[in-house]
Amino acid sequence: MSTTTLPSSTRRRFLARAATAAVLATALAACGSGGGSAPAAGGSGGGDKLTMGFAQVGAESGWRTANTKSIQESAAKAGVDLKFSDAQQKQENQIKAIRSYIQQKVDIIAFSPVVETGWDAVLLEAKRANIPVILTDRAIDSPDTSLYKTFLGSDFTVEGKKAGEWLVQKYQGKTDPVAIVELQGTTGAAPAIDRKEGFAEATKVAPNLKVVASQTGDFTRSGGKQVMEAFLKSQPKIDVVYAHNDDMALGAIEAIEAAGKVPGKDITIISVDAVKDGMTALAAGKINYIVECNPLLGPQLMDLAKKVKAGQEVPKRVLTEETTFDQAKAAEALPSRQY
Ligand code: GZL
Repeated sequence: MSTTTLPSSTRRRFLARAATAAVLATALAACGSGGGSAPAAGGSGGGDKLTMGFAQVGAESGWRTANTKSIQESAAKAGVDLKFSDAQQKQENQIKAIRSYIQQKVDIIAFSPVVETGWDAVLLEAKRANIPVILTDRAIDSPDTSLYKTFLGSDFTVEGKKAGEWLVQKYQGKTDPVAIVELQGTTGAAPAIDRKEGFAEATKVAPNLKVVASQTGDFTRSGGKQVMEAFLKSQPKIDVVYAHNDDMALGAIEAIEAAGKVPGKDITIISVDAVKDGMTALAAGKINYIVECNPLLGPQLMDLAKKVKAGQEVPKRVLTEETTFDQAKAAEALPSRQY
């Protein structure tokens, strides 16, 4: 087992590249043969109805609601017997749920780890019970990649880079100092760590772009509002808000308007997710740019679960497709937006 101690986001980036090749290879191989290892043991064994235990993070944001809906609807459509739990953003609740799925001898365990670390022990218990695990949405930071079959989700570092690159472009050729405040996601969560890293990476080419304050709003609207109220009091000048998700951006908008300023004009706002409420604010000019993070992971999750149960090889990393939106593109996309 590889015990490289690369930083988690570097390791995930490596896995992302390796898996892109694997995805292509797997697609080609699947056309040619039904090869693969023996069917996954554990769980209800040979029964044709697949039972999945899913431990969800919580219901903290519009993104999470859309993600839960996608998983539940896809399970019903795929004939998967879904056991579902909401951890209210607490790791101990997710661990409890995973343990109960192990006792119930489900066929597959899938979950979105609320934070990157602290999973090895419970995932080792699943491994010893011969129950395969699929990571969705967020990754874990562990050198033991045998603890899960595959990780299906976005590249959050790329999302942060896209946000930073747009800002660098906006201030191209300008040298005046630009004061940025950052609303971070949940402390220790992969999207929070990587979106911060990617944004910093992209903006370091423009030394006048400075993050003058950065604090977690825990991915919630109320958290974003409270932190933005504090920033408005403590910072002499704020030119830009970089929010790790739309819910915190929408909370920041409430605080900015209460302070008598015009969001999207007096203060530029960049966000991530592109859920309907965020896109509505973007189309209305209160947000300036949103990097999409696709929550509709249900269909791919069910497909991967069936392949794992049948003993087929699956790529270690499956990346989700996503784009970016400016105000004009948001107005066009809104009418047909699924989430
Ligand atoms: C990202 C996901 C994040 C969203 C937030 O894949 O884990 O968690 O960006 C959500 O809206 O709360």
